[in-house]
Amino acid sequence: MPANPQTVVNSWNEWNPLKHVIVGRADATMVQAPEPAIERNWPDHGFPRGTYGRLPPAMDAKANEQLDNFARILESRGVRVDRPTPLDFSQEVRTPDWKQASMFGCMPPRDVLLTVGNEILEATMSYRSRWYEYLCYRPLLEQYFREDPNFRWEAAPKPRLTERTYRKDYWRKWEKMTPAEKEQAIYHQDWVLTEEEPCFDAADIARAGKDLFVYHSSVTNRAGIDWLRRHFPHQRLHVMSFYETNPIHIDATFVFLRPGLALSNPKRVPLVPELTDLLKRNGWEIVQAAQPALDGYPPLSFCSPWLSMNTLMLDPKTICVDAQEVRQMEQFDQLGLEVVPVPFADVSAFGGGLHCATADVYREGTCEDYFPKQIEGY
Ligand code: DAV
Repeated sequence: MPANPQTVVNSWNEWNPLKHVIVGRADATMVQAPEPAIERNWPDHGFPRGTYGRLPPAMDAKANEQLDNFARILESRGVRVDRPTPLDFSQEVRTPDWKQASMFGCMPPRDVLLTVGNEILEATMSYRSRWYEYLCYRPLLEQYFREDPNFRWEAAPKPRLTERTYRKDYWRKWEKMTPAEKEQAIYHQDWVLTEEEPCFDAADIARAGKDLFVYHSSVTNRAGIDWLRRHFPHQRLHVMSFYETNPIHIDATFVFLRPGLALSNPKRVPLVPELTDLLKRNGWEIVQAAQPALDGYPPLSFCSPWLSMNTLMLDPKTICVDAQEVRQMEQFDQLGLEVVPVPFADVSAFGGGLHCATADVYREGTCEDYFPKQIEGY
């Protein structure tokens, strides 16, 4: 097939003018079966610990309506939108090392795909239920590979995810810990993953040109960060951690909005002070996010109300925000951004907000240095 000049993979940051993006689908998403990395426990909504199954189809339909509407909004603004191909997520999956009674879904492409320049990297993932999720994006990646002769298609080493990858009974022990013990765990960044092998989710990385910021979270371990550092020798990698009991993905915790402006979660204090120092030293302003619309986790959702921060920049002046987040929209408005309200509340149970639901294929621009004044050792 001849190259399609319309298809170019290129994106170096979270804010340059967006021209081509992947938007996920909610189809047949599962509350995944228990596994060493995670055990869902939502007794009030029909999924007590140990149970698993499809999210109610009526929820899928509502979420897909909002995702389709989001795709139309993007298209109306001149952005090309591609969609993944869902699998049967209710199927049991296995490798020679383990079997897992169900998969998860493909609403959040951001978790799986990391775009850095002309490269799209498939993340390792760290849940067995998400080990095969990249397959939903393979039809698109194969197409980009045919159409863009400069596209670098990469996949991080698939992790074994044996018992050695996880601390045994981590979450059950966590439930029994005293507040003081939890505090120690947070300060030491002792999460469910061991350092047996590199693990990371792509949504733990925030891109700012020459600098990549990686969240040491419950789904990204130190070995994963080390792998990323070696994989991107031309970038500068900075580790972030925050005072947070359920650290998963950076995009509801600390968000690089545009050059000179970052949004920080007021409830999650950075544990690596160099992060703040680096931004300030380079003239960046760090704004505390507004109070979210919800005051607790939505039903059947593993994402917090701070999805209010989970936004998509269309260019350095234009931001897509969940339409229920009135206070956050107002704050962006005061910061001089044009706000595009996108109804998205019904998508959160499927794994996130507007940033999670997308993965960049093309943004204008090249690799720039937004942090020329570096901090030794960070
Ligand atoms: O911090 O509430 C957001 C997950 C985004 N994928 C949080 C989790």
